[in-house]
Amino acid sequence: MSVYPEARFLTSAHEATQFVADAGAEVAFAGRSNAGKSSAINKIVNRRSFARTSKSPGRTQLVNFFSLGFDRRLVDLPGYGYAKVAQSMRDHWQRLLEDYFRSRESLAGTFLIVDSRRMLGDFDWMMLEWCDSIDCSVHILLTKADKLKKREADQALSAARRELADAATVQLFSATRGMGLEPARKRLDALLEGGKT
Ligand SMILES: Nc1nc2c(ncn2[C@@H]2O[C@H](COP(=O)(O)OP(=O)(O)OP(=O)(O)O)[C@@H](O)[C@H]2O)c(=O)[nH]1
Ligand SMILES: [Mg+2]
Repeated sequence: MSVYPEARFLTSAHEATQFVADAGAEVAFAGRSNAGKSSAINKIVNRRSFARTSKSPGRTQLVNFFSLGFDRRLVDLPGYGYAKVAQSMRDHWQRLLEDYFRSRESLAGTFLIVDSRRMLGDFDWMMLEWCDSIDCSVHILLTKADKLKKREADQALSAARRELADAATVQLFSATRGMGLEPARKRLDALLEGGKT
């Protein structure tokens, strides 16, 4: 049974004019290319191929909007930090991300997706600053935790908590094993419920 039975794809936006109506509440999934944003969305809504995933970075190139029903949405953002694309394409993504964070009144929170083996990079810190500047709460999923031994995963979590202090909440997550799934859903629901209408 689906946890979000009303979940459905809405649209892919190539530019800000194509964003869906800015009403209700939405949570954006941001993070480095290939960190596991689309996989996390699929696991959370319990659908195998809801958001498209890929072994090669740069799969999600558009801003993808999904409805969870009742004017609640998830937004799969293009991944940043992928070097192998043309500069013009990277500029376009950056502008799209900036337009998104600047304009969305319905943005209730951001899930920042970080590979637990790589930890936070410069772009992630920039994202935290952006979110802070618009008063948007951030929850970090340290993904692919299944690839770490338990002790390493615990160390990654403590290190992230130390570095972040109160800049964001953080948890371990694995889309393949379902680790951290319930806390992630709880946080998502809390953000969506506390969201502006
Ligand atoms: N082992 C493991 N692999 C994962 C996990 N999450 C994602 N992956 C793999 O990592 C790769 C990238 O996952 P995506 O979900 O497509 O990553 P993304 O952040 O959406 O990437 P872009 O759309 O390119 O920005 C895929 O091969 C996934 O199967 C996880 O929790 N554990
Ligand atoms: Mg993706």
